[in-house]
Amino acid sequence: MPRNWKRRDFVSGLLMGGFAGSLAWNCLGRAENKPRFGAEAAFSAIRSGRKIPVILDTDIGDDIDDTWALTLLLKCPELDVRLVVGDNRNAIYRGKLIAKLLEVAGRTDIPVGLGVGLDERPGRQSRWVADYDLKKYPGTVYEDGVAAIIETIRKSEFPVTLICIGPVQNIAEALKRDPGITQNARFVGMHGSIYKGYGGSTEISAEYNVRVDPKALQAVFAADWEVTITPLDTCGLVHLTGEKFRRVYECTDKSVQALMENYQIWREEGEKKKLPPPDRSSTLYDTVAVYLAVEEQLVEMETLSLVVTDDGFTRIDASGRPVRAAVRWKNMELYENWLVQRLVGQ
Ligand SMILES: [Ca+2]
Repeated sequence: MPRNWKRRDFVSGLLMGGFAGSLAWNCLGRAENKPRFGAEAAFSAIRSGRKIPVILDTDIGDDIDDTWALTLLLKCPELDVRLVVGDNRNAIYRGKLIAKLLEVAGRTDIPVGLGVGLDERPGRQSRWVADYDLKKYPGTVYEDGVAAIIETIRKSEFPVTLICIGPVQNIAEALKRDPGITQNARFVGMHGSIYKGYGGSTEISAEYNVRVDPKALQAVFAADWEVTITPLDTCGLVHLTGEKFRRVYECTDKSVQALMENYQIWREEGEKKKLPPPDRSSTLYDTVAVYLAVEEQLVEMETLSLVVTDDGFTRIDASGRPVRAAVRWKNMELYENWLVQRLVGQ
């Protein structure tokens, strides 16, 4: 691993972080059995004009929806992106994708973190980063992305919203190293299947992000913080077609063009052949987790007692922990319009 990458002084950050964390807790107050920081406080801060700090933990480079989610995230003025970390191993490949997308967006002020598993295997978007040198990223690259997650949460003056759109091994590792991060963060994830499975099926599924590493999500559920998810019930239904897709496809914004280039490469790698341009998106699961960091007005939330089973299901069970789940759309059409507007609007 190169030694000349920029790193911050974690020690001073941790000292500051302990102070900031307890300050945030005291300011927000804590009712009995209530998490320290929740959606209500986050949305109230947004309504008052505050940009809220977020970290994205993403298995970008597998399914293409993470690339949509990162592009969307950078176009949400309510959110102050403090760090983006690659999740689910293959950290160099994912780090390159994150860094190059941030460069294209002109957002190299955002640090990139390499998650657990510092390997580099080919993925469906490898062609897009074939010549990309991560050492030349103008911003900061943290070799230890988990330490960067802990540091970023610890030193944040306002509680952090963790947007997690992968199998969350980084988050499980962060909780293991420093369980106290829960005092200054809330968790928002694309995980699980409650009443519906893939493709709107009435049979529930062992959803991918859970199934890959059920123990990691079990650790997230065991932690003392508010947990919000978009399960397949809502995120598994989102696609852009027709005019909505066309508006994104024809958008001249550099980030959106990079997204469309990646989509085409991803499609062609999947089919192992040249393909004509697309006329619709794949399922945009992860974009809904970004939405839930901004607002929840278009979904029905239920607080359910959920367990994560060892075979990757999220089941309603009295022995579970409370999870806020977006179980139905109030209006998915409006969500898709919101998504398009965010991507193409300035
Ligand atoms: Ca993902």
